[in-house]
Amino acid sequence: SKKPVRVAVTGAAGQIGYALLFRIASGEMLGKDQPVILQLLEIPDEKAQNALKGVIMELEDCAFPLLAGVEAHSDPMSAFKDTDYALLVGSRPRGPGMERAELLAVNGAIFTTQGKALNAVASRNVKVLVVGNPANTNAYIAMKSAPDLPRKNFTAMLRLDHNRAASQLAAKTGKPVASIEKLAVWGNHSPTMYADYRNATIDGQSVKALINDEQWNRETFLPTVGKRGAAIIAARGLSSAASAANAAIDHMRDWALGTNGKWVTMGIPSNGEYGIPKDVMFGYPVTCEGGEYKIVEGITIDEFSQECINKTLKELTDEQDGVKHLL
Ligand code: NAX
Repeated sequence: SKKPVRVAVTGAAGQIGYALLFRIASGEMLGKDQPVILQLLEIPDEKAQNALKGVIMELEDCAFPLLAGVEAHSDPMSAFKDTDYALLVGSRPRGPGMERAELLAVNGAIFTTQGKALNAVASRNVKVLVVGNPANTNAYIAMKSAPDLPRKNFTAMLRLDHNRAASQLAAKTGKPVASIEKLAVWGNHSPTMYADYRNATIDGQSVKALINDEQWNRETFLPTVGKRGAAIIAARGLSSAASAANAAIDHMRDWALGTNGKWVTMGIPSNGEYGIPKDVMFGYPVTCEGGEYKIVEGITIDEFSQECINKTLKELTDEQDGVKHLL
């Protein structure tokens, strides 16, 4: 049987954590033959540490055959020790009335600290996924704070946007969601992201031709996908948690185990592809194989797509400028 791998999860006592940990421990992320050791991080606050203890009791009570160990931590330097995977879920999302500078300062502190800790103690091959918002910029901060780790090890979660877009297209066309291929989401995990189905196919047929309604694309599809997070908060009174956890599982599973040629979306540091400046943590269509992702090249960018890409890029470079002084 395989040797256990170490999976660190931050914000482990939060609502995404509660929807995520049980699926990792049951083998849905890394395979039904891969034992895992969970290294869970929460803030030192007594309430959070107690909540984490409760979650760990429940993990134990599942008696998962693949769960080879579970640890509670309050310091990233111990939580990230030798870790092979790191899911950075805990962060400070923007609250009501919170100033942008305050948001960036709080997250800057969290993700510089965690980036430095990964740099110091994680496996040199660690695969990092940042879920906590603003996810792309938090991933950028962590990457910049970990100069001894390969840049390509740092990613941000765009998969929820990708899955939301696929589900909207399935509903519109009346086709099964699993039949959709070659969907891409470009840019920031925010309402500015650009979900692009120009190349998408269903059973080999063009989705664009099937829908044949550019007005629907611009006036219904893009705003629906872009504002889906807000719609869920409005309906549920809480932000997306189970779907976010599911997207995190999808992202890590595909990165680790491959996509068999299928396109998925990951936020990854640019190397200049599609004119995006180097290091910008940008949503790109990728395929994964052998534990590595590869950007899908050669996609034609038409005028409308370029406008959308420019807009989401501008938002990301503004966010990056806002944290420059921290790095
Ligand atoms: P919760 O508030 O339920 O949980 C967050 C947990 O993180 C809390 O238990 C908190 O104590 C902990 N935490 C805070 N700072 C920490 C630190 N420095 N180290 C370790 N733990 C820390 O939020 P939840 O609903 O679980 O959402 C978590 C994050 O995911 C938020 O930032 C949220 O905005 C973001 N999301 C990102 C999505 C994406 O697609 N990228 C979608 C869903 C979600 O909105």
